[in-house]
Amino acid sequence: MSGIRAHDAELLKLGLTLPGFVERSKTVASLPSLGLLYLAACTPAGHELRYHEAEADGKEPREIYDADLVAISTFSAQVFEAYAIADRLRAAGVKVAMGGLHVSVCADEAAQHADYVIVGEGENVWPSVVRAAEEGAPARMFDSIDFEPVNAGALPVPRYDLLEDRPYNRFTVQTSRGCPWRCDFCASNVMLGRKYRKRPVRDVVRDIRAIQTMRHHPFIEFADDNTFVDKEWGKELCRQLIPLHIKWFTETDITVADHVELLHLMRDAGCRQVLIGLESPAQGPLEGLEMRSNAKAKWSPRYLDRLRRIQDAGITVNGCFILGLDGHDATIFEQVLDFAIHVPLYDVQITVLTPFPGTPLYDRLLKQGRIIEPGRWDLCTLFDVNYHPTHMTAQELRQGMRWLTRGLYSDASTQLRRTPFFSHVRQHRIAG
Ligand code: B12
Repeated sequence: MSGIRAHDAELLKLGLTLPGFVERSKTVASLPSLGLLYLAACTPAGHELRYHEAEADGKEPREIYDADLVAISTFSAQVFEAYAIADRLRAAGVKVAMGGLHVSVCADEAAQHADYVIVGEGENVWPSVVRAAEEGAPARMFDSIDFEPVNAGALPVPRYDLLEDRPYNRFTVQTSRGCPWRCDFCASNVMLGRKYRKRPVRDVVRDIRAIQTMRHHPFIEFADDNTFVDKEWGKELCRQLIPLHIKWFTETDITVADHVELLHLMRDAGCRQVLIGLESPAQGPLEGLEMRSNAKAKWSPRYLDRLRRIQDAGITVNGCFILGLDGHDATIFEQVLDFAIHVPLYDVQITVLTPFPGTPLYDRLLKQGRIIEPGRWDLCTLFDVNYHPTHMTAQELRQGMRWLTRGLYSDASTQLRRTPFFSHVRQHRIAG
């Protein structure tokens, strides 16, 4: 299932008119599903494989009805669309397997719509699913816990070749799985975060080379949760990326800023942007949000100089803020705007606090009776408010989100945030 999801009509209307807001959506919306490309690479020999995309319910290509088995990957926001497609496929006699982040935490729900439901990482489970389908085995669930754990040191090359010449402007590669931190809102941690695992640098290079055989100048997006946890490994990764002459983007935490040699290697290796979850400009609402060692609250007093250090090294930062954290009142919108302009942040991503199923946040808000419509997974878009914040109303949060969207992404504001970066890089070049 491809494309971006949001339901707030006013926000969508705004998005259509604000350049900075639509820019990234357009860039990322076309990313392929890396999970499915990994499954394809783990399919036993002797099967014909095809990769298809459906942008929404009813948009599935007709060819998928000719398949014997269709594997669908799910995120929460599109899961009802995915279920509807699965129902139609099964009614037409096609077997359906569903996996991915959503069904891994809502397996019973998915079992109403799929023949085979897979919980957890798919690589080692998938061959058994294919066999079950071949044998016409009855519907059942597969839990990755019952299989060998996936060895991140021996992952195959995802079957990028199945994408053929579709017009993707970016390709995803994973350098690691999981994240050592435990943010209570994080929906990736529910599965991939069981343990943080780095891949061998040579395998990452091998995968990028596979993409380069298909596209001359691919832009690479590392589909990691937190790439540079291990700084020495990160330096080695960058050293080996330099000869590939690629441009890339990744998600990492702010501690990269404390390692100047790493920052320079990242820049030399083609890093164009790092996306960093800052979550809130002030420390208070960050208290307890990272549940292992309160990392985010500890880092926040030095956000400003660390962000500047990264951008001064020639790497733009996309700073992410979550609006409506416990403790946020209606002043948060202005605080974020001021902070973003003061740094200034080249890119900013604002989302509303989103209770994804399977997260500690969801359980907590449900227990506190704060979820407005429980089970409305289609609202898990990061842009639609489906809970009661502590210090403002849900409606104030929606309005504040729109106000901030206008404030951050207007042409004037975007220019204000970006011009200093370009001037700095130009000056640096002249000086160098
Ligand atoms: C790349 C990415 C995208 C791409 C997705 C491209 C695509 N078609 O898949 C784009 C930019 C389009 C995207 C969009 C969105 N995204 Co996004 N995205 C990511 C990101 C950064 C990486 C995903 C990835 O490639 N992982 C690597 C692969 C290998 O892992 P995987 O997909 O989980 O697959 C493994 C298992 O899940 C399993 N598996 C998966 N599918 C299947 C299927 C079967 C049959 C089987 C057996 C196994 C199986 O096996 C795979 C291998 O082990 C994650 C963060 C993260 N780290 O997960 C967010 C993330 C997945 N996105 C998220 C969100 C919210 C969205 C949007 C709703 C945002 C929006 N408002 O539009 C949309 C939804 C789009 C849609 N169509 O559904 C959330 C989802 C949380 C949730 N529970 O739903 C995440 C976790 C970010 C976050 N922390 O909030 N996203």
